[in-house]
Amino acid sequence: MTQPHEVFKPGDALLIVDVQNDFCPGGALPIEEGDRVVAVINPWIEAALEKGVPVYASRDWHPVGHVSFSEQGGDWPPHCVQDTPGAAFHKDLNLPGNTMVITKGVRFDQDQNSAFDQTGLAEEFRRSRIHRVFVAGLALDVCVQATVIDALAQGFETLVLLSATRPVTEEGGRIAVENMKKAGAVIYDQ
Ligand code: VGL
Ligand code: ZN
Repeated sequence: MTQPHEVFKPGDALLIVDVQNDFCPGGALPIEEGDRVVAVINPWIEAALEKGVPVYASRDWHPVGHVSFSEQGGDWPPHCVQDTPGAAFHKDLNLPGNTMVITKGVRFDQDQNSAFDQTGLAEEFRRSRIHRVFVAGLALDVCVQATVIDALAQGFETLVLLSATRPVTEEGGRIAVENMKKAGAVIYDQ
Protein backbone atom coordinates (compact mmCIF):
# COMPACT_ATOMS: atom_id res chain seq x y z
CA MET A 1 0.00 0.00 0.00
CA THR A 2 1.28 3.41 -0.95
CA GLN A 3 1.64 5.68 2.05
CA PRO A 4 0.04 9.15 1.90
CA HIS A 5 3.37 10.95 2.35
CA GLU A 6 4.78 9.16 -0.71
CA VAL A 7 1.93 10.45 -2.83
CA PHE A 8 1.81 14.16 -2.10
CA LYS A 9 3.87 16.62 -4.13
CA PRO A 10 3.95 20.39 -4.63
CA GLY A 11 0.77 21.64 -6.32
CA ASP A 12 -1.45 19.20 -4.44
CA ALA A 13 -4.29 19.94 -2.03
CA LEU A 14 -6.31 17.78 0.32
CA LEU A 15 -10.03 18.55 0.28
CA ILE A 16 -12.13 17.03 3.06
CA VAL A 17 -15.85 17.24 2.38
CA ASP A 18 -18.44 17.62 5.16
CA VAL A 19 -17.09 15.33 7.89
CA GLN A 20 -19.66 16.70 10.33
CA ASN A 21 -21.55 15.14 13.22
CA ASP A 22 -24.94 15.18 11.51
CA PHE A 23 -23.59 12.90 8.76
CA CYS A 24 -22.25 10.39 11.29
CA PRO A 25 -24.15 7.74 13.24
CA GLY A 26 -26.31 9.49 15.87
CA GLY A 27 -26.62 12.61 13.72
CA ALA A 28 -29.61 14.13 11.97
CA LEU A 29 -28.79 12.68 8.53
CA PRO A 30 -26.69 9.70 9.52
CA ILE A 31 -24.62 7.93 6.88
CA GLU A 32 -23.81 4.31 7.67
CA GLU A 33 -20.22 4.16 8.97
CA GLY A 34 -19.83 7.87 8.22
CA ASP A 35 -17.57 8.20 11.24
CA ARG A 36 -15.22 5.53 9.85
CA VAL A 37 -13.75 7.97 7.34
CA VAL A 38 -12.04 9.88 10.14
CA ALA A 39 -9.36 7.26 10.86
CA VAL A 40 -8.61 7.02 7.14
CA ILE A 41 -8.40 10.77 6.60
CA ASN A 42 -6.18 11.57 9.60
CA PRO A 43 -3.01 10.01 8.11
CA TRP A 44 -3.62 12.00 4.93
CA ILE A 45 -3.81 15.18 7.01
CA GLU A 46 -0.58 14.24 8.75
CA ALA A 47 1.13 13.63 5.41
CA ALA A 48 -0.22 16.91 4.06
CA LEU A 49 1.30 18.76 7.02
CA GLU A 50 4.60 16.97 6.54
CA LYS A 51 4.72 17.87 2.84
CA GLY A 52 3.38 21.42 3.11
CA VAL A 53 0.25 20.44 1.19
CA PRO A 54 -2.69 22.73 2.06
CA VAL A 55 -5.73 21.23 3.76
CA TYR A 56 -9.22 22.44 2.87
CA ALA A 57 -12.35 21.31 4.69
CA SER A 58 -15.87 22.05 3.53
CA ARG A 59 -18.84 22.21 5.84
CA ASP A 60 -22.56 22.11 5.15
CA TRP A 61 -23.84 25.14 7.06
CA HIS A 62 -27.55 25.64 6.63
CA PRO A 63 -29.78 28.39 7.96
CA VAL A 64 -32.82 27.25 9.96
CA GLY A 65 -35.59 26.18 7.56
CA HIS A 66 -33.25 25.75 4.58
CA VAL A 67 -34.77 24.96 1.16
CA SER A 68 -33.09 21.52 1.18
CA PHE A 69 -35.04 20.49 4.29
CA SER A 70 -38.12 18.26 3.96
CA GLU A 71 -40.27 20.78 5.84
CA GLN A 72 -39.66 23.13 2.86
CA GLY A 73 -40.25 20.44 0.25
CA GLY A 74 -36.56 19.54 0.01
CA ASP A 75 -34.88 16.13 -0.05
CA TRP A 76 -33.37 15.96 3.43
CA PRO A 77 -34.28 16.06 7.08
CA PRO A 78 -33.01 19.23 8.76
CA HIS A 79 -29.25 18.85 9.24
CA CYS A 80 -26.07 20.88 9.75
CA VAL A 81 -27.92 23.92 11.02
CA GLN A 82 -25.48 26.78 11.57
CA ASP A 83 -23.71 26.76 14.95
CA THR A 84 -25.43 23.60 16.22
CA PRO A 85 -23.41 20.61 17.51
CA GLY A 86 -24.57 18.61 14.48
CA ALA A 87 -22.83 21.04 12.17
CA ALA A 88 -19.48 20.73 13.95
CA PHE A 89 -16.66 18.72 12.39
CA HIS A 90 -16.23 15.25 13.88
CA LYS A 91 -14.20 15.72 17.04
CA ASP A 92 -11.60 13.10 16.10
CA LEU A 93 -10.84 14.65 12.74
CA ASN A 94 -7.39 16.16 13.25
CA LEU A 95 -7.85 19.34 11.27
CA PRO A 96 -4.76 21.54 11.51
CA GLY A 97 -5.10 25.09 12.80
CA ASN A 98 -4.44 26.46 9.34
CA THR A 99 -7.17 24.41 7.64
CA MET A 100 -9.05 26.51 5.14
CA VAL A 101 -12.75 26.07 5.81
CA ILE A 102 -15.23 26.30 2.95
CA THR A 103 -18.74 27.11 4.10
CA LYS A 104 -21.56 26.08 1.79
CA GLY A 105 -25.28 25.48 1.92
CA VAL A 106 -25.84 28.98 3.29
CA ARG A 107 -27.90 30.29 0.39
CA PHE A 108 -31.59 30.81 1.14
CA ASP A 109 -32.71 30.09 -2.42
CA GLN A 110 -30.80 26.94 -3.39
CA ASP A 111 -28.59 24.15 -2.08
CA GLN A 112 -24.84 23.96 -2.72
CA ASN A 113 -23.65 20.37 -2.79
CA SER A 114 -20.29 21.12 -4.37
CA ALA A 115 -17.51 22.81 -2.42
CA PHE A 116 -16.84 24.73 -5.66
CA ASP A 117 -20.41 26.01 -6.04
CA GLN A 118 -20.26 29.80 -5.62
CA THR A 119 -17.51 29.58 -3.01
CA GLY A 120 -14.57 30.89 -5.03
CA LEU A 121 -12.63 27.68 -4.38
CA ALA A 122 -11.49 27.21 -7.99
CA GLU A 123 -10.04 30.73 -7.99
CA GLU A 124 -8.36 30.03 -4.65
CA PHE A 125 -6.77 26.85 -6.05
CA ARG A 126 -5.49 28.67 -9.12
CA ARG A 127 -4.11 31.50 -7.01
CA SER A 128 -2.36 28.93 -4.80
CA ARG A 129 -0.97 27.07 -7.85
CA ILE A 130 -2.89 23.94 -6.96
CA HIS A 131 -3.52 21.65 -9.90
CA ARG A 132 -4.16 18.30 -8.26
CA VAL A 133 -6.70 17.63 -5.51
CA PHE A 134 -7.35 14.61 -3.31
CA VAL A 135 -10.98 14.44 -2.17
CA ALA A 136 -12.36 12.55 0.84
CA GLY A 137 -15.44 12.77 3.06
CA LEU A 138 -19.22 12.61 3.05
CA ALA A 139 -21.40 11.77 1.33
CA LEU A 140 -19.86 9.95 -1.63
CA ASP A 141 -23.06 10.09 -3.70
CA VAL A 142 -23.99 13.67 -2.81
CA CYS A 143 -21.44 16.32 -1.89
CA VAL A 144 -18.27 14.35 -2.67
CA GLN A 145 -19.57 13.50 -6.13
CA ALA A 146 -20.69 17.07 -6.85
CA THR A 147 -17.35 18.43 -5.64
CA VAL A 148 -15.32 15.98 -7.72
CA ILE A 149 -17.33 16.65 -10.88
CA ASP A 150 -16.83 20.41 -10.43
CA ALA A 151 -13.10 20.02 -9.67
CA LEU A 152 -12.66 18.16 -12.95
CA ALA A 153 -14.77 20.69 -14.86
CA GLN A 154 -12.51 23.43 -13.47
CA GLY A 155 -9.49 21.59 -14.86
CA PHE A 156 -8.00 20.12 -11.70
CA GLU A 157 -6.55 16.63 -11.68
CA THR A 158 -8.84 14.92 -9.18
CA LEU A 159 -8.36 11.80 -7.10
CA VAL A 160 -11.01 10.28 -4.86
CA LEU A 161 -9.81 8.61 -1.66
CA LEU A 162 -12.55 6.00 -1.88
CA SER A 163 -11.98 4.31 1.49
CA ALA A 164 -12.22 7.76 3.08
CA THR A 165 -15.79 8.19 1.82
CA ARG A 166 -19.20 6.63 2.52
CA PRO A 167 -22.40 6.94 0.47
CA VAL A 168 -25.96 7.66 1.60
CA THR A 169 -27.00 4.55 -0.36
CA GLU A 170 -24.85 1.72 -1.73
CA GLU A 171 -26.44 1.98 -5.15
CA GLY A 172 -25.90 5.74 -5.12
CA GLY A 173 -22.26 5.14 -4.24
CA ARG A 174 -21.75 2.77 -7.18
CA ILE A 175 -23.36 5.22 -9.59
CA ALA A 176 -21.29 8.09 -8.16
CA VAL A 177 -18.06 6.16 -8.73
CA GLU A 178 -19.07 5.49 -12.34
CA ASN A 179 -20.02 9.14 -12.89
CA MET A 180 -16.76 10.41 -11.38
CA LYS A 181 -14.68 7.96 -13.45
CA LYS A 182 -16.48 9.01 -16.62
CA ALA A 183 -15.75 12.64 -15.79
CA GLY A 184 -12.04 11.77 -15.49
CA ALA A 185 -11.48 11.22 -11.78
CA VAL A 186 -8.92 8.74 -10.55
CA ILE A 187 -10.41 6.44 -7.96
CA TYR A 188 -7.69 5.94 -5.40
CA ASP A 189 -8.62 2.70 -3.67
CA GLN A 190 -6.07 1.87 -1.01
C1 VGL B 1 -24.94 16.37 2.00
C2 VGL B 1 -27.14 15.74 1.92
C3 VGL B 1 -27.54 17.00 2.24
C4 VGL B 1 -23.51 16.00 1.87
C5 VGL B 1 -25.33 17.65 2.33
O1 VGL B 1 -22.66 16.67 2.47
O2 VGL B 1 -23.21 15.03 1.15
N1 VGL B 1 -25.85 15.42 1.79
N2 VGL B 1 -26.63 17.95 2.45
ZN1 ZN C 1 -27.12 19.79 3.35
